[in-house]
Amino acid sequence: MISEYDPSWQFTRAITRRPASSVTAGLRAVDTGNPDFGLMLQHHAEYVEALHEAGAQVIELDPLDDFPDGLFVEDTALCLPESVVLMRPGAPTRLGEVAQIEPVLQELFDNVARIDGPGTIEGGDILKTSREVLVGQSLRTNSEGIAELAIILSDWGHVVREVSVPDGVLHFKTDCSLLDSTTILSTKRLAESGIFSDYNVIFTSEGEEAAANAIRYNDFVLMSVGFPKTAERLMEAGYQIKEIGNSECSKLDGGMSCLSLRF
Ligand code: CIR
Repeated sequence: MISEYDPSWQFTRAITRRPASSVTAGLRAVDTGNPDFGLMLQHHAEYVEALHEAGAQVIELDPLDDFPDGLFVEDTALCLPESVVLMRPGAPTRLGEVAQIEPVLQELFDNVARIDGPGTIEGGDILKTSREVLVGQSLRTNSEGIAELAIILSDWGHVVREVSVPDGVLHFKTDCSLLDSTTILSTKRLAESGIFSDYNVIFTSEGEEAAANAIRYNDFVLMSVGFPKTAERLMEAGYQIKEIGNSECSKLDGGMSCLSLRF
């Protein structure tokens, strides 16, 4: 077992934002009906509780009525041990979320950096592992945004590797998560290009691709409920899992990682 401290999955704090009732207007690639607000609040509370149980001090921010997707705080910033980088979302309706979270991050981190543009980049496209920062080019994140991030992170000693996200997949981390310092949970469609050849990979089970968006937080893997075969694989591999309802966020293409910033 790995005993060395790894800031890619060992954390003390997290930031979440409670859903606003306007969440029913949130972005989605395919309309499968509006989320049930009451049920979403219940799932969100379960999620925050699971973070607490995993050892997080959770900073819970107030809902933002003007930003239906504001609960998906991960897309607004990248938190690293050195400091934080404010993102520049590619979805025009989400650009203003960054100014909403900035004061909170200014309080917590020294030397807050930012993506000024014109490129765009969302946190959901960034997977930090112990050896590199993988960034997926997607409909939200482009090469200019990735190049700007790479310049900032090179000053902090991090290597950025640009990869591509399969068609029809919102973000890079829609299809993968870090499980520990050397292991990634991934869908087959994402891993088949060979991008994870330097890692151990555990695949989601067929038909359970949505299980790929999980988070490792200290001793636990937080994953969406409803993916029993993938859950079984993770338990067999020795991970302790916490399953959390995600039926309502998934209608807006959201999963476990999108709902928090972890540091
Ligand atoms: C969006 O389309 O931007 C939101 N409805 C979902 C964002 C999910 N975020 C993430 O995967 N990091």
